Amino acid sequence: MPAETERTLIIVKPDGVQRALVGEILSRFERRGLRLVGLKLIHIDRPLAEQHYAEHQGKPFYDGLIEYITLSPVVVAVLEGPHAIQVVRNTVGGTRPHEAAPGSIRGDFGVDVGRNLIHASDAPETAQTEVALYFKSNELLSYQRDVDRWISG
Ligand code: IDP
Ligand code: MG
Repeated sequence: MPAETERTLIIVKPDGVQRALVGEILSRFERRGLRLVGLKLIHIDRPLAEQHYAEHQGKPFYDGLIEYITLSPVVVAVLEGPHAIQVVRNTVGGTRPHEAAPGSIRGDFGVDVGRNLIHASDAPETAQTEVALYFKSNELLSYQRDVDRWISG
């Protein structure tokens, strides 16, 4: 029986867009087997940044984090597939790029936690909240691809 399908949110952060890594990053998730169900380019404003990173308020890096995520446009996407939340977190790699595994996005393209290229939801509850923060339900498309039966069985 196919594994349970999940949806999760990713954000290609301002450094990912500025360094022209959007295609490379999205491509890694496509090649992994995940399906894009939502995608857009936006500029995150301060209120949205504060909502997104509410759990980090009061931490020493908070002000810098809010500045970073609002510096320039980002690409937000919702990815769907079996175990999507964990699959995406593993593909993204550890928070600190200098410690992230080679082969992961952060481990291949980053060196500094202050510019770690990408956000990904970390659990089912946060995935649900974060998807709803960036996408209206009619912006998320449900569909099947012919290849899906070769990705999950
Ligand atoms: P995650 O993005 O891997 O889930 P979190 O611990 O949730 O990592 O932190 C959220 C974001 O805050 C990180 O992706 C990174 O951009 C930033 N951040 C976390 N720790 C530090 C730090 O020590 N210095 C600067 N920025 C940090
Ligand atoms: Mg996090």
